[in-house]
Amino acid sequence: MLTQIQTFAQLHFIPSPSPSQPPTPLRRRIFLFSAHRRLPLRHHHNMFSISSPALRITDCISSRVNDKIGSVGGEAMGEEKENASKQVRRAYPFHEIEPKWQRYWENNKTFRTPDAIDTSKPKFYVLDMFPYPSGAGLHVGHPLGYTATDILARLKRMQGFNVLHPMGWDAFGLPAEQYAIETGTHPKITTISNINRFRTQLKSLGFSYDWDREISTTEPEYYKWTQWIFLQLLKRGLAYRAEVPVNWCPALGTVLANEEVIDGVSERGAHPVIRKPMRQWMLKITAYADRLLEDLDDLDWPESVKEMQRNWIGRSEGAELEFCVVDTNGLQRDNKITVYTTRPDTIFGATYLVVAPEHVLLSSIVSDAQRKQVEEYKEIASRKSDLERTELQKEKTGVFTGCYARNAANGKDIPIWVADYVLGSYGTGAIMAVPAHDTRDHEFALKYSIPICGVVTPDNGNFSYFEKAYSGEGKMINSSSSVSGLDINGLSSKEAALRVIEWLEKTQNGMKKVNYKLRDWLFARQRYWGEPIPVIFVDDTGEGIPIPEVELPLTLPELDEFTPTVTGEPPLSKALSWVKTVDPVSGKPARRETNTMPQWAGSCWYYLRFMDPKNSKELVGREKETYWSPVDVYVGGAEHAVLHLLYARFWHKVLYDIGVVSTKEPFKCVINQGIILGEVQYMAYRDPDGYLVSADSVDVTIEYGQERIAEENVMKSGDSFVLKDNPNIRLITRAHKMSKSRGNVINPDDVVLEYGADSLRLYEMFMGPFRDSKTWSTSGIEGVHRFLARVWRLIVGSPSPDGKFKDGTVNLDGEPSMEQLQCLHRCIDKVTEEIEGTRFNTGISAMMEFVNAAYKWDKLPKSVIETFVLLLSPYAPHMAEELWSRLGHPTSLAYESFPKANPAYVKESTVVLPVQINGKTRGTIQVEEACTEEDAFRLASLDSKLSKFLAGKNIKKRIYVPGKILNVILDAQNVKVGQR
Ligand code: ANZ
Repeated sequence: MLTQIQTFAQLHFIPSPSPSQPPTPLRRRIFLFSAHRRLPLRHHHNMFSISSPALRITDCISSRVNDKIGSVGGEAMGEEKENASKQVRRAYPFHEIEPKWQRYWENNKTFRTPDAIDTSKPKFYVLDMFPYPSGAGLHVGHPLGYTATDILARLKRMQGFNVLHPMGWDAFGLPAEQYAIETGTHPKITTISNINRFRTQLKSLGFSYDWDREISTTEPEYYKWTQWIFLQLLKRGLAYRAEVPVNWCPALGTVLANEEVIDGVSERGAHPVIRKPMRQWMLKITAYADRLLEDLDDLDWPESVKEMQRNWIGRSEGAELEFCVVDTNGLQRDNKITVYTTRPDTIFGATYLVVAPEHVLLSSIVSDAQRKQVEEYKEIASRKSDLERTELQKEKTGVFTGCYARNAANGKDIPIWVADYVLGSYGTGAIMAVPAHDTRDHEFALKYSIPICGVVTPDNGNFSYFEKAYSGEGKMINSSSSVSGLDINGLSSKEAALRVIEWLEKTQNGMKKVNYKLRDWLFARQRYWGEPIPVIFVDDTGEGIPIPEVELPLTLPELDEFTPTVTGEPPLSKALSWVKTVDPVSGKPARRETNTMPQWAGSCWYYLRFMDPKNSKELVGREKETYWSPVDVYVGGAEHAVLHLLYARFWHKVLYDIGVVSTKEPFKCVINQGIILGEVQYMAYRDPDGYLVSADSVDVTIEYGQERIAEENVMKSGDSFVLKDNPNIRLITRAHKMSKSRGNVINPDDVVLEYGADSLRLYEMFMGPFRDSKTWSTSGIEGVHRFLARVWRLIVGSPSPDGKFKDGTVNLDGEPSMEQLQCLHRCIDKVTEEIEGTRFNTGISAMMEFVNAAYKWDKLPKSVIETFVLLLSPYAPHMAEELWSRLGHPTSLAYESFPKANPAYVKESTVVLPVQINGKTRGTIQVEEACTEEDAFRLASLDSKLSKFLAGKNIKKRIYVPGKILNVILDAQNVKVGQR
């Protein structure tokens, strides 16, 4: 294949175009060739030996940030660089310092938030979304959020706040159970070992968690309260059982939530999923829909998350209308079909009705002639997911039911169809179809030759309703009838809608109605590794009875066999002696509920338990809750925008209603960290002739191959990356989500081993804006590591020839100069502002600037250096503690006051200073307000205008008022010379 391409390229010499010819696609390629923007394959084939999957702009992030870091640390790779970076790695003893301070913090319980605290002090509750302790251990994505919250926690402690910064485990869930099924290892054992690994990893990163508050959702002392909350929901009618069609996955043996099903298969493992009616526990989140919606407005959350919640709740205002069913002979039947519409104004345009295939009335209204066809249609529809059914671009299908509905507004009988673009689970499961004004109805009406009747005309005139639907608002036409006496012609859509609702309510044909897309929450799993649901069923009546609260926790029985049964009967049903029980009131035999709670349960309220983790009497003590609530900053991934954050808000509101919590909302501020993608890859286009083509010249009509270029063959040119050998060839960059299958996963343990935890922390913060996605870069981490080494050498000094690090080589005496104070206080100001604004990357830049400046100073006064160490400490706590101790402090700096910037040194203090020569103003110079007389005079002598008056003159006297004026008096002799 290669030879063929080469031969083709060699044989086909393509001449350059004449400059006057406009570039056709072909000519553009020719031009490229002549401008050396394409390279024949033979020259470069050895450069492109690594091929890798393509990365698109959508999952790819600009490498700007890493360029920046790269310029701190980035020479070309290769042996030289390898050696250089190894030296850097040895440049300060992080491998000794880090474990030493981690031990110190642990032994001294430095970060413990005692129960008895001075509550007159302000509080700061900063929380991470607690992890699921997976078998894979920590991923570099975890420390991104955890470092950010740790920096905030450390800053706030030093600013005098009582800080709550806890960590725990969301440890029930499918992976441990799947693993148990495959290996026979009990999920408890897997979970404990995973938790231990996570804990060790987190400790190795120096996070300042209060480990005395650690909780796991799988501990009976914890899930006792999850079960207690369930009982409160049950008491208030917010938990109920219902026969609902569920997504049943036979392979996983469980019901899945809609969002766990993607294109008809399970998100985990891609197993087929079918719809099956099952009796399930449901939580009535819909009862809180309005409050969940309204209270969003005041939250300091990302707008995108709030919008996703609004859409998820999906409130719409409209009306329910009743239509009498009429048979083929025009005879009215007993049945009525209620439809939900957001456009009651279009009632005169309804030319047919649609019921969903699962509509309860369908089998009773269908005519005998149509029954077989309708049944077949229902069967096909039952195999489709809601998503598939409602996709706009899918061709609409349906079957006539053989009966009609009478439109009370005009007395007309319109056909009733069954079609799967109407969902059984939304509204009433039936619609009045208005093809002139709804796109889906329009498509359907055209396909099945159903009349289209326009009733709303756009304000700007005519509209052809047969070509497409007009879905906007406008003026009503064709909308009056003597049968009903309703006349809305000439009204605006809004006025018409109000009038129709009035009429519906007066004539009892319907009423105003608010609808939500939000469904009640399916709250049961047919799996073992979850919280048992504290309910029993009395054998003879089947009645469900909550177990008494004093019997909580209802612990999970030990089981050796976790495999789900094919019938859907949960594995817990195998724990026979556990299942068999008696009703404590009647003494009758009963069976325990064998479903368990879904994974989301434990994470709905864990933030409350952290406030009072050991309380055996209450979920959380009132006083503690009142002090710590709400969570001030909650950091986690954007993937939790709806489910977790909505469920937690729902439970919180219920707890508020029953007086357990004092705030309406659990999380004041939510921040989503961006994802970390794998290393940037550089890709070149190759055309079918085997030539490389510059990325800015690709021709859309040609299919190119893409090849990965090794980093050492790439260089930066302006904003782009180009081939080192031929800078005319521009490359594209891409980055993939880290995944095992792509082999681009970075293990934080390896990074800690090689560069230290402080470097990892600093790097993750320096990669780019906290909320943005960013790409991992090994040269980037070397860059920040070098910065830390520079800090170390600045304060401690270079290692002596024996490799030992000296102590206290910094000159610690003396008063700081004005320049030093200004530099320091600007750094304090910036670092504080940037941490508080969660712009951690620019906080680091400010520290880098400080260190660059400090390297130029002859003397480093202790006060300046100590202050800088405190500034550094939230980011690089191990190094900062070590430096602090070497600067002579016997205890941790964790509770030292965080430096405060003195505005006098911060403000830009340059002034325009008038310069007089012999009392006459001859010009101005720009100087620091605190500039010395000598410096001001030197600047004046260098100024092009003033120098004419001063060059070669004898100065008799200088009068200098800082910030106000410089007056230079020349010798009289000079003056004469000047006058001549
Ligand atoms: C008549 C009509 C005329 C409609 C018109 C729209 C435009 P939202 O805003 O999402 O609530 N609808 C109602 N129930 C449905 C169901 N179960 N499955 C599919 N579609 C359903 O949308 C409400 C609109 O979606 C309703 O208003 C109804 O169509 C349709 F010019 O009724 B409308």
